[in-house]
Amino acid sequence: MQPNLQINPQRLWDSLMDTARFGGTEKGGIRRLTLSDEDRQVRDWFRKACEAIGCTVSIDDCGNMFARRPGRNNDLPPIAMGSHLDTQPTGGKFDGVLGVLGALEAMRTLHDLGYETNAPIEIINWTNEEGSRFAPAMLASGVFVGAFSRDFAYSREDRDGKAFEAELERIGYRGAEPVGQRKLGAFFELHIEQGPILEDEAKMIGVVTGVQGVRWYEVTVTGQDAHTGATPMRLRKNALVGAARMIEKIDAIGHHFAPDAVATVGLVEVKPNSRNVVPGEVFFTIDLRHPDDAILDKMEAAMRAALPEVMNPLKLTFEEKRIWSNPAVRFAPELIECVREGARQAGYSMREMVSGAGHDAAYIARVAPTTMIFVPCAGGLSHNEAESTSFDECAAGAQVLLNAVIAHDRTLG
Ligand code: HGY
Ligand code: MN
Ligand code: MN
Repeated sequence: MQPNLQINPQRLWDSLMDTARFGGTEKGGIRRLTLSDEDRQVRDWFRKACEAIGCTVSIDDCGNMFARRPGRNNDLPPIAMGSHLDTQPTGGKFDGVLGVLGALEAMRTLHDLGYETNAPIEIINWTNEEGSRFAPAMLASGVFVGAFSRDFAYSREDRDGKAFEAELERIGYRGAEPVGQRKLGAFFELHIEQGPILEDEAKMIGVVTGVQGVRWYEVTVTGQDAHTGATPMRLRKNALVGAARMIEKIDAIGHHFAPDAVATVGLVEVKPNSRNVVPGEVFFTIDLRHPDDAILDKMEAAMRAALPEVMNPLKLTFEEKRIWSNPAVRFAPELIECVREGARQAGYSMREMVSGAGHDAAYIARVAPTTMIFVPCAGGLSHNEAESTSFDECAAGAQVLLNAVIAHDRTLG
């Protein structure tokens, strides 16, 4: 019979609210960009909390943090659980954070009860999951599995020209351990759904079976700066008009391949961005996603066909490059079953689903059996300062995480 280890919901909630002050915003969200001073503060807090329960904390040379609790047989690769502590510029209190602090709560419970696992257990905080400051997303977990080289990650620059490597050094989290050297026996990631399905169906737990495919692109449109007063409409090369028409086309591609497709332009930079200059250059990003890679190919082809159709008549030139592509991922059936067992044991309703958002688990699945657990968020809202997951929903996620980890660990003994 599975031991009945009960997490402490209040302690979890207090940790979530306490760490929300690192980058906390007036609207109740969090701005904690990766490798910022706020990220350093929450990392310091996390390391102290893990060491306070006897974990040893290691850091690799991409800043990934590993808090380890020994088990009965430390020759076994660890069962890991975790997520990320960095946020979007207008992020919420729960995206990523619930996965790391829910894992901490599970570890605190094991410590309090003196429960000895077969395998060692580790909590992981992955660097730069969001990809907002340094694109692409899931950068450090991607390096961990060999999807990117460490030097590629080090070279990535934010929009102010600051490099990942320099910022990692600056906050003091460039560890000695070579990234990817550490072996994992399994990885469980607790996360808010970031969509409306669980709330809509009044289900508490999402049993996540995989993650949809994602592709990111960068486009630079070039026209000609000109005087807004003295330049006739027929003689202009207005890069912003070209970008605007492409934004419409990309939205139409999303709708064409809906309901499973999504297509978004989220970042636009206009140069010189002056009210009386016809914009001569526009930089924008494209985010395409779908559970089926063959459909993603069609969406990509449609986007690439639209570019010259839009730009040529406007006498504009353009550069487009794909900077990221992660195919659809399927998680490990044996770990998915542990999540189902964990939810049943705790008495929570559940439903299977594929993740719309990307997560570090999408990469870790390449090197270890991996799965995810979702809990609802109000209105499905995320990447928004109003992001909200309740006390009970956070507790449910952490309890199922602990139950699932123990269920898997018992298969090793
Ligand atoms: O982009 C994503 O899906 C993740 O939130 N970084
Ligand atoms: Mn996340
Ligand atoms: Mn996110």
